[in-house]
Amino acid sequence: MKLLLSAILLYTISPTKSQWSFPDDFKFGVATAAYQIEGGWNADGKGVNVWDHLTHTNPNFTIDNSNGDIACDSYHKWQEDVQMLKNLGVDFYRFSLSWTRILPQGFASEINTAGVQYYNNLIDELIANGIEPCVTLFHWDSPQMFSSFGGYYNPVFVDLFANYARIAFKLFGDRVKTWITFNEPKVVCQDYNEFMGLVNEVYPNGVIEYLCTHDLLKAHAEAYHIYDNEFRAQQNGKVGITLNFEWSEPASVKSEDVEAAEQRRQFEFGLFASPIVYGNYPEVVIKRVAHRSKREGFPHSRLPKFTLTEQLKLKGTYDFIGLNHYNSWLVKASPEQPFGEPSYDKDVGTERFVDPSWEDTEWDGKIAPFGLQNSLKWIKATYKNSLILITENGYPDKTGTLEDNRRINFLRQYLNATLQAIHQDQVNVKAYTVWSLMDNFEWAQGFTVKFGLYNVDFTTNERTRTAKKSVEYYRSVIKDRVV
Ligand code: GBH
Repeated sequence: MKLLLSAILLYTISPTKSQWSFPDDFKFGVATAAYQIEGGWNADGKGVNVWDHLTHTNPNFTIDNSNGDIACDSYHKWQEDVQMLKNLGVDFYRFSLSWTRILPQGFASEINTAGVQYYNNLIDELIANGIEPCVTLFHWDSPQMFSSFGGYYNPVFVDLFANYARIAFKLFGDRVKTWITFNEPKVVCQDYNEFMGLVNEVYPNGVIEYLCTHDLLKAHAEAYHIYDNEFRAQQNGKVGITLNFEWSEPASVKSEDVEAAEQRRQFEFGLFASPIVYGNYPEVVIKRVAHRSKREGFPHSRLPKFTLTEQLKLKGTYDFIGLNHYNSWLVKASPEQPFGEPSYDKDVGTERFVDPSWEDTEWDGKIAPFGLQNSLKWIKATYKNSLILITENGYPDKTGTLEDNRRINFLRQYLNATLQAIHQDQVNVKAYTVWSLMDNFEWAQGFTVKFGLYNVDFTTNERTRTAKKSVEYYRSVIKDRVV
């Protein structure tokens, strides 16, 4: 009888593939960003940023003519936000600082004490509730002031960002131990020229993307060294960067398609990760941009060069790599595009499409969880087994429904892919973050696309928050450490 009982017990507790669990040192969180949730756009001395300016001067920029003036009103409702986080049971909360709430003009010469107080309150409340703050310094809301001198395309941006980072480390670094310099520099440099408030300026394609990338990378390295030289000894935290990565899977086993997929990964992720890990752009990027530039009649490559000193300064400026992952593609080789107008897309080359069997999300992107596992494996192999934190992953719908079974299904699959990367591939990934804590201002989509675990009622002044079904699901994952 005893034997039978222990046999049954053994059978039921022996782990199977689906019962892999998250290791004890693996952490769970949720993310937001300042402009997307705070509101209080001109409260208590906050300065104007590019998103305030853009949405006020060009309301049609967002598909619902909305802006982030009030958003989720987290500038006033931060205590309720912390209670939501507490209810979820998350280990950490990833949020961003609004640069112009702290430095109204963007410059370090004037600090807005009310803005500093806001973040002190939030950070203290998080810690009092056992939640670690994880802070993004820059999540797209650049000071509008900088547009008058070319924003990121003026190398002075490097120093301006470094000064801002130093102030943030000094003010909050006693309590904040995880810092992200930039959120998705790729999106900043490639997706929207409007990000810099430079809509009317003419910056040629195939040039601006690289100028912007070059400056943001240098700004990142500068901030990292400031932390190393002035704060690390006392504060003992970690500094990294968050890069977005849509997985590129070769469309076939043909070597040209395998190469094409790798080329795309290097142009999309390596462009940023390689300088930070190894000190320079990926070989394939350097070669292709030089070659195409030459054929287009440029005397030099459109890709700027790092001096040796700059390379040494960049190399190794990360304690972790932050990964934002939402989507995947199949990639195949394509004939070289004609040499005419320069363009980043032509530099990337290749062709991409989706597998018709992949299920749709309700907005931009497909459900293909293998892409997350492959991204993690590829980062491990390409960047010396770096520590990886998944800083965003999430599911968009248009309704904000409380019965968000599709979101739960999405999260379960991507969390499972993360488990596989940990247990099958020994990837050094130590955190997973859901985008987002609550429905919020989704950039050009305004309030029409919803990623929240909590629903927000944007029709009432109270901006009432209501838990969706996914809150219950994520809470159980965090508690039981299985999907
Ligand atoms: C992340 O970007 C961002 O970090 C976060 O702020 C955002 O809320 C989240 O994703 C969800 O999108 O069709 O013109 O609106 C991920 C990369 C770049 C993917 C912009 C969607 C669509 C542009 N995103 N892209 S548009």
